[in-house]
Amino acid sequence: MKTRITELLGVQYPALQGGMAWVAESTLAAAVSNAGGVGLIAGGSAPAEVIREEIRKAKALTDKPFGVNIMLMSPNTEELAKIVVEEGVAVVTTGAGNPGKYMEAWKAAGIKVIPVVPSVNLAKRMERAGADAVIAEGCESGGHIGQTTTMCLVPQVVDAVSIPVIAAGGIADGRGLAAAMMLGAEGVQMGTVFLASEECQIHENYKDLVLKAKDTDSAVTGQICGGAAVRQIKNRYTKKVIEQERGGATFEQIENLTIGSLRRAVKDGDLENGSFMAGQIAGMVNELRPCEKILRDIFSEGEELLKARAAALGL
Ligand code: TUI
Repeated sequence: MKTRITELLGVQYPALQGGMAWVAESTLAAAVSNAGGVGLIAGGSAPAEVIREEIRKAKALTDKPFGVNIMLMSPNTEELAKIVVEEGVAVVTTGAGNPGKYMEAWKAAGIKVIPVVPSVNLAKRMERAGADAVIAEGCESGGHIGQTTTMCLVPQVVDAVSIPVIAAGGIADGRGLAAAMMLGAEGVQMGTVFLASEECQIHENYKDLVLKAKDTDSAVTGQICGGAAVRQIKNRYTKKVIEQERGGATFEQIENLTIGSLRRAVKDGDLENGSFMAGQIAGMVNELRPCEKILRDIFSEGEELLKARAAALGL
């Protein structure tokens, strides 16, 4: 499968791994890149110098292009913005904000810049600011989400910009890949399916939750108190946060509950107090595989579907 994304990034598959905070470190990123996709190291979850070390570890593990995801709400953004230039990272994806002010420096360094956008408006602004592509991320995704579904967001973003669009949110098999391509996307970004990969370094409890999740097992917090909307697997933690939000808790009270909750999930496997971020597609992710098999399965199924579907429908 060849698209402007395989061309732009020089990769076999037009597939990016989501820049999952606390989760995405050098082992996972290098595994995805070695498998023919684009692995990402999450920038937001550690001091900037630790991320520099992760970048160097990934360089030792792969000679393929990989990237860094910069979560723009994180306090080390300024520092990380410089580190990706100094380390000559191939790709930067951004989330949770507008990366406009860093764009010039990144482009001058030859970095391919691909912001995540939850809306047509931000997609247009990112194109004007010089982005190489955008990731249109629907609210089926895990973690911090916007309001629009992948099915509705992707074609509207495709119509609004000329740069290539990567679809994200709810994609974990060949059917999702084929659907994204039919919506006009030229690539996919996937997170949840890589949580259930052999190379992913999260606590076993986290992997088990993803593997066992059903279609309706995620909940969105942060929709009432003006904080960030976050999708994660339902547990005692989400019940408590949502109860407090509905009961009129202040922003500070909610923050006290949520602070450190992702770390508790990823590192401690704390089933009671952790925020196990995952997308709605977790219900369909039932198998632990190496990254190489994940991408091979998705692309062989997707390519077959794209070739055979019209005939199967009698067209
Ligand atoms: O960023 C993500 N997903 C994330 S970040 C994260 S860490 C976190 N933990 C707790 C609370 C909040 C974050 C976990 N998952 N996805 C990309 C994404 N970007 N989703 C939504 C957005 C977004 C939202 C608003 C991007 C831009 C934006 O507006 C910018 C503007 O200035 O208009």
